Amino acid sequence: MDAGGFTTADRPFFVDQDERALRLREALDFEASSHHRLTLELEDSAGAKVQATFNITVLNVNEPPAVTDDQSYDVDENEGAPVVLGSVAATDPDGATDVAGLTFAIDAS
Ligand SMILES: [Ca+2]
Ligand SMILES: [Ca+2]
Repeated sequence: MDAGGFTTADRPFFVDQDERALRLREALDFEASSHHRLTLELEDSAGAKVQATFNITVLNVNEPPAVTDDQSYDVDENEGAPVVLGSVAATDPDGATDVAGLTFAIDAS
């Protein structure tokens, strides 16, 4: 480590020495882990060190649902309404609650 700086080995975080800031290497995923705990080490130019623990809380963002594009269904002619053509394969990154609340509509445009 550089003398007089601070570091952390905890991914996905890193320390920007110029800004003296804790930064992310990559985006965090609330659904994977909503809390991170990491240790920063601070060292002065004479080699004296201290450590401190930081807690990072990841706030949930409502992400849009995902639906398999270009799904195909076959139906015999003269089938009476409302025949089921097939189920729509859809998911939501936010979990089962959001999947249960999905509403479908045919785009009239
Ligand atoms: Ca989310
Ligand atoms: Ca969602």
